[in-house]
Amino acid sequence: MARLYFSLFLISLLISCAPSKTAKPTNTSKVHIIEILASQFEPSDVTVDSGDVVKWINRDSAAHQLAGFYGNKFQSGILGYGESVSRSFEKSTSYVCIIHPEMLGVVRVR
Ligand SMILES: [Cu+2]
Repeated sequence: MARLYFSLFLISLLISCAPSKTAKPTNTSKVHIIEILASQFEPSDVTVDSGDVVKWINRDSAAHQLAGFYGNKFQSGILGYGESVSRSFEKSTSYVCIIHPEMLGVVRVR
């Protein structure tokens, strides 16, 4: 019986905590990971919400450099193995790897 009361106590505690949690100003933007593997963006086509962050991680032995966003308003540095770059998006855009122009990617903003 004590166990039942304890369970009820825990449930009521959870319920009473819920409103304060939603009332807090929380940052709802998500981080979408794109891995660079075998000279490909994985995935090469992502759909995100406005303000979401996209993070590219180079898992490739080759170096890569991203550019072409919004008519080339953004360009990453050269990413060696294990290096990453992040940015947030408000509008859809395509991009490319300058070093390997056949590497194309798209970020679609809902
Ligand atoms: Cu590349």
